[in-house]
Amino acid sequence: PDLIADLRLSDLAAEPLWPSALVAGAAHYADSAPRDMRSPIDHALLGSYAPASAGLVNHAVEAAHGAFLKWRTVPAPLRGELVRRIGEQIRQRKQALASLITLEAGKISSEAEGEVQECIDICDFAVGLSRQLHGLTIASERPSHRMMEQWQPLGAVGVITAFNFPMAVWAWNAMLALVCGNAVVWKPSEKTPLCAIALQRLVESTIDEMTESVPAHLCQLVLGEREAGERLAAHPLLPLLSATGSTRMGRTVAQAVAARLGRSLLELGGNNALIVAPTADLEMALRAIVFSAAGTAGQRCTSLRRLIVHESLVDTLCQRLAQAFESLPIGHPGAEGTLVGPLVDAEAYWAMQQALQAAEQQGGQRLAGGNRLEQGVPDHGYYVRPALVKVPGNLPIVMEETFAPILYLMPYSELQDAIDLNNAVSQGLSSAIFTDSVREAETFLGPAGSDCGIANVNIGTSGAEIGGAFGGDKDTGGGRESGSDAWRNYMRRTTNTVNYGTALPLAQGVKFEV
Ligand code: UN1
Repeated sequence: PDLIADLRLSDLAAEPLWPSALVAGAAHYADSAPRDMRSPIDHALLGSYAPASAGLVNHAVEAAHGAFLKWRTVPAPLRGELVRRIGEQIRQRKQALASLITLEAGKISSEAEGEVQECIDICDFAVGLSRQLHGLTIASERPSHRMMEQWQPLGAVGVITAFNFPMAVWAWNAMLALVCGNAVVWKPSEKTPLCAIALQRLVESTIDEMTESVPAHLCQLVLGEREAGERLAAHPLLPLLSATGSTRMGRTVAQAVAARLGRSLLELGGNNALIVAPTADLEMALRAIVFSAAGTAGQRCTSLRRLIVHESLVDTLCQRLAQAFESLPIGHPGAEGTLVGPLVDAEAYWAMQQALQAAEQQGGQRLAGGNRLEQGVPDHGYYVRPALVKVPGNLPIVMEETFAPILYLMPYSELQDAIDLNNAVSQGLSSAIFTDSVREAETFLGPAGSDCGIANVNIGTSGAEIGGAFGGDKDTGGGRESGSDAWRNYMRRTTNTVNYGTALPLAQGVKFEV
């Protein structure tokens, strides 16, 4: 409890932007009966917020759309200047923002700081991008004609984010959307409204400093639950809806967006596997496995859930991992040395218990963890020891994504079997192989290898850098966010053909003389 008080007082209350946000912010962004906001650390009441009504959601979208109509003609590098300043603000407040993530999402300090760093990184990336929104010049088949493509701003973009990355996923989407000339309407997880309010305040204050070039209302925040998300999905003034969360949520949202022929950008469930081949560097593999499986208490979409181990290494890995899991420091996420913080809430805990029970019923053997800790952890939080369960293969429960630290370990004998196991689940987000064999590594990365959007060699499944495109296929939804050319999702492409001659030749040699 003292640590929480410290977190709040030293980092948050001292921060000029927060106090009003924490107190009045919730009222400002919402307008119906208040809901309690609680910390996963100890269930302490952090405040309350009220979900936005249909009217408020509509108001936010219309205001954003109005701002977009002005913003789209502001030169892209100048749009980059806004993002540069937002990045600067985030940099200056890195500690305070990280503390807020720890308080509201229960992440350990180092990971919370890492998440804020991810926001800073994507700002830098987006600033550079603001001078590189390139289109092609294309050879025309007609004389004295020039063809080119331009990338144009799209509109107001809806962004739905999950509790486990309460800041970074917004940043991936919003910072790219802004340099691309769009407005943003953000609906954060109902579990992490404070992180969203803090960032919103920071963005609004930055916009207020640039009123000459930046229209007001460019970035909107709507707090709410499922209904708010569904309203965004159905809103005709949002040409793009980016949604991160469960596959079930994504399916609902995508269908609503598709019904109005909008675009969706989905980053949904993962059921990520790592193959440990006979030549793997075991010490490195162990570190990667423990971070990917137990880090963020198993609550990343990239968390390692399935370990596919060559049969010659099964006994060694079972023993080493059980040992590692049993000795992980679990506790207050703000305390020094803690590596595993709490699960986000009771629901997450019970889902984990149910999955463990199902795994045992289906033939799995629990080798370590899974239990709730009562000693040495803050009261009322759901602290669990990450579980290691040996399974014969992809049991029915293994095919599901349980958003908690459960690692299923299964054997293989031939690489092809391991790849088949990797690909057998419906999700397709992240995957990895530990091997010293070039053949194995390249086979895994090749066209008949891993079917995931992310495939790694000799690193874990989680903790991607922002420079690459992030996302996966199948039930993961097919979206690619963050780096590489993901910016194209936030723009519309126009193809322009210009005739600078004095004749009017038609394409494909068509004759049509009048
Ligand atoms: C998520 O869990 O939704 O690759 C995103 C990672 C992080 C992002 C995870 N950079 O683990």
